[in-house]
Amino acid sequence: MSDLVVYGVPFSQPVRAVVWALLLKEQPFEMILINPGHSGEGGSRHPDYLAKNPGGTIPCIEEPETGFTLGEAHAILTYLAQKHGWTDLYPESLQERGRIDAYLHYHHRNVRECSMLVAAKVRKDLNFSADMQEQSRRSIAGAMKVLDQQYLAGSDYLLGDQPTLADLAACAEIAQLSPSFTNLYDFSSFPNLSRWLESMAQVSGYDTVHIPLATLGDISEQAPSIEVLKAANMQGFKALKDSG
Ligand SMILES: N[C@@H](CCC(=O)N[C@@H](CS)C(=O)NCC(=O)O)C(=O)O
Repeated sequence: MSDLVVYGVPFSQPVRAVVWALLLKEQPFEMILINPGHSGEGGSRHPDYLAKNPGGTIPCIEEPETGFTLGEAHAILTYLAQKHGWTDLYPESLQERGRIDAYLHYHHRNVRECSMLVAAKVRKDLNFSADMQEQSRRSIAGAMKVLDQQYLAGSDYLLGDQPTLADLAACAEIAQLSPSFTNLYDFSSFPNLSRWLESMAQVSGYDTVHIPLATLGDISEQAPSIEVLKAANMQGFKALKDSG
């Protein structure tokens, strides 16, 4: 078994952010598939998994040698960065770290809403109401404006001239909506954000972590079946195994 286990599925946005950082930093890991929201064996709400991550969400990491486990994507990212000295992604300066942390906190009720548009398409069974979807669209529009007109107005990346953990977390949410993938959002009125999305697509690991989305393709007109979604996830899983 690897020194580091990542629990989750490749299609999950916060899992994508963690796995991307690991690929970028060439840090070996093994992924164990966990079905989000399910309480049966292998599900994120099963007691065995809750013992590792009380919140019952993916991702969670485990270091088998010590049995240490940790949930929450952003806590995982900052933990791994500090543990392995990824000072390009998470600089030592307390002020720079503080700004990255601030973005990672900001992300949750704002940029994270991008996933709602995908969920509403791929999880018809959850019956997201029109009101909920409208509320999410408003939050996303507000967050995209903040990124475009504040964060990215004077710099190539969210917090300077190179990508940090903040960019990986943000891009793992935002890129999924772009025309190259699900095509669920029009970014044309956000020039800085559009330029940033193009730069992020050049960051090592981007193609691998987006394999499930590339497999899924444009879902703006037609929602994919659960079988198509499962196949996309398995393509991503296979790619991660092959890259390890
Ligand atoms: N705040 C968590 C959110 C993680 C999250 O929402 N994961 C989803 C999958 S993308 C999940 O596990 N959902 C299952 C559930 O909530 O039961 C993080 O950033 O790690």
